[in-house]
Amino acid sequence: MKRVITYGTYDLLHYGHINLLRRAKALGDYLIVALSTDEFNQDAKGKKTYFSYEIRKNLLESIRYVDLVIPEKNWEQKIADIQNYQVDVFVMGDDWAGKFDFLKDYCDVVYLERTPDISTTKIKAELMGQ
Ligand code: C2G
Repeated sequence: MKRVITYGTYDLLHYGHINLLRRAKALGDYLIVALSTDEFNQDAKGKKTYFSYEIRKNLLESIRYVDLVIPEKNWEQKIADIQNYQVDVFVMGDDWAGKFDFLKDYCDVVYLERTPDISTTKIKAELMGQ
């Protein structure tokens, strides 16, 4: 059983996120998503999410590629997560390329190409412009 993990806020879920999750799952047999909590988003990422953690968790759990959703509470938990969940592959979109190479001591690290022309920021900006 090859276990994959990825991290994110996944607020205003869109097809760029789904593209990432589909390709992440294709790298193994079991995909864990560490979902940023509301507190982590506000305190550490400066993000105010539209949907609460519980709603974002329910949405992710409804996606066929996702096997488990766990909370991402801080920047420092990744090594422990990889060890505790016996992760083989860590995956992120390539906007994070290089930022998590230190995890190569613990598992494979893969950066997947971001889906162009879609982001929560873009969605919000276009809705504001209406
Ligand atoms: N993503 C993508 N294409 C897009 C938008 C997002 O591939 N058009 C990917 C991102 O690269 C990321 C994932 O979807 O791998 C989730 O995106 P965000 O929710 O924006 O994640 P982020 O806020 O970058 O959180 O500890 C890591 C952080 O929690 C990552």
